[in-house]
Amino acid sequence: MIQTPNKALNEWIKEIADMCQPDDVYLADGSQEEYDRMIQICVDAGLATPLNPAKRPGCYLFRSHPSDVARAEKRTFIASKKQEDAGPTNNWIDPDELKATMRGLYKGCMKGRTMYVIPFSMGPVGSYISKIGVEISDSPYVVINMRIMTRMGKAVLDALGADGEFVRCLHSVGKPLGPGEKDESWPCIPNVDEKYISHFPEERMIWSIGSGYGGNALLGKKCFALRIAGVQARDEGWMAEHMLILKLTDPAGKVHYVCGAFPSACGKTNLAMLEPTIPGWKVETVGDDIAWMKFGKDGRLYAINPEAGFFGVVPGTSMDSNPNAFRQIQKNTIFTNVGLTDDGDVWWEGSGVPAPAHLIDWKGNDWTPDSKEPAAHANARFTTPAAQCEVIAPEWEDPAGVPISAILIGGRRKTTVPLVNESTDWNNGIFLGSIMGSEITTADITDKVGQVRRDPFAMLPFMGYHMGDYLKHWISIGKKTDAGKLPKIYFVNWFRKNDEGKFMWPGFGDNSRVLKWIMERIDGTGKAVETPIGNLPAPGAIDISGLDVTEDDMAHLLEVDKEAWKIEAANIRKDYEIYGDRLPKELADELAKLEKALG
Ligand code: TSX
Ligand code: MN
Repeated sequence: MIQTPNKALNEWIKEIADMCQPDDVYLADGSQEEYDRMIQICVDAGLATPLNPAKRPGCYLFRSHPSDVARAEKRTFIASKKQEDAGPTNNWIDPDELKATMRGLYKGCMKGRTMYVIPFSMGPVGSYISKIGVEISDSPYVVINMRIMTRMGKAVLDALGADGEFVRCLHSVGKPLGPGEKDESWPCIPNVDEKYISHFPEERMIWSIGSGYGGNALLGKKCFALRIAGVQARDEGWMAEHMLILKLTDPAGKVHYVCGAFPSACGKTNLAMLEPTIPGWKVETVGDDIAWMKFGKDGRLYAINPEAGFFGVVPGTSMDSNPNAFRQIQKNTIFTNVGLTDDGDVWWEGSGVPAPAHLIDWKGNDWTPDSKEPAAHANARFTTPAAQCEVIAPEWEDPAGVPISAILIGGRRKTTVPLVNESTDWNNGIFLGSIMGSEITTADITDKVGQVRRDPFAMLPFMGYHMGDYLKHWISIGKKTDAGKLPKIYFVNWFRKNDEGKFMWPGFGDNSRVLKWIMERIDGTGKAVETPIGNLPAPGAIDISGLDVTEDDMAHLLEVDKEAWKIEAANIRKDYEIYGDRLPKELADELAKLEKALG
């Protein structure tokens, strides 16, 4: 059996090996040589295809099982001791019952496979904000992706030392191999109802089985850095948030750092790497998905990106939507579930590249532009090192983090929510965060089309405890420092439509114009008007020079439709009922204030 310097880790490795019965146990060192070897294992097993080195050097394509293409929210559990601590938005199973069920599934589940032990750090190794985890997995795909997405291997074990603490992250694809048996395709448990992605928040532990994909299998990301870290953050007085982090520099060289919480399909990665259309302004990336924030000695909130790579949605990534990501994924990138062209390159819908006459689609079938099905799965992903991003901020790995001036929040709303709205104070910002969300489209449940699905701070799928307690934690953070030192909170909406159903705001690089107004507000020069919902840009305060948007459209984008907001407030009151007596009083007060202001 492998030995590490950490006694508790050694005991855990032995316990898991006894239960899962792998053929081999391997301790990952995180080296390039090891990474190359893991990829070769996947290539030899037929799980990975090397791409043409003349076109995509260092890139590989994986195709998952068609049943295993996204996070399995219905199979994601928060197994707190008490059901009420998981809250109304999470799936709950009694932890003892769940462990008994899962031990049955784990028994012998790694037969015929190697059990990989993967020590990793979320955040720069040794930073006071960082935390260590160890993932045990029987998937070489997981080892490869964890090396890109986290700091992984020997340096982490050294930092862990003899008695350091770590989060236990157990993962299996749930497909043991018989003697001489080989994987014929992506191994997993195809029946969704037999997959489990389980969290034991009191024990800071994660148990996952049956899926090899993304957030179900790369346990450092959503499972640890959001759900488990969220519980740690609540208990320790800091914040683990589903937020991008960007650095904004104005033409005079003044710098502000901004976090942003957006639900899926709002273009968070695009915003994190935005190319401003206003001359002299610069955006650089610190993170595209998760922010851990702690108070610095000066009483301001400092954020780190706990990840080391980007696990982004591929379809829609083009030179128009995100030129920086498009260039970044030209090399040293793992692609999952995109199309493979005849010359060994990859192709996907929304790439801005003309479709080739023939390719192999994400399911491994022949595909032509006449095919009815897409070449790439809508949730196809790239895994790519953050350091390789051309606009990565030089301080992105600073263990001290970066001081946050503003927090953006926003969803997809075709009506009601204006382009940008400044909260009046911290609690008012939390109120706006609690009501953010997107309109339900046909892709979801059809009888709810048009209704708003609230997704507080874009954390709905990533909560490790009671959503009401989470909002209360936000309020308690505001009491830990002077009001003036807290980031200002801005509610944005890039997705407002006109009466003809057309997007009114050009979005993408032109969002820099909204960022400019926000910076001017923070510096005290930006003009605003007070409204019942918050402070909106005064007429002319947003720089639309050189833009094809009329003053009429701007007025519409920045209108507060009182009648629509009265309906919104009534809906909020209904949606707040799920919190019961765990709705923070401060938010009930904010809602009452809004209702009063609307008359
Ligand atoms: O990412 C987006 N952002 C943020 C960019 C920094 N998207 C893509 C969302 C899906 C992931 C957007 N889509 C944005 C946006 O700001 N805005 C829109 C809506 C939109 C779409 C197309 C156009 C304009 C707006 N095109 C033209 O008007 C030509
Ligand atoms: Mn995310």
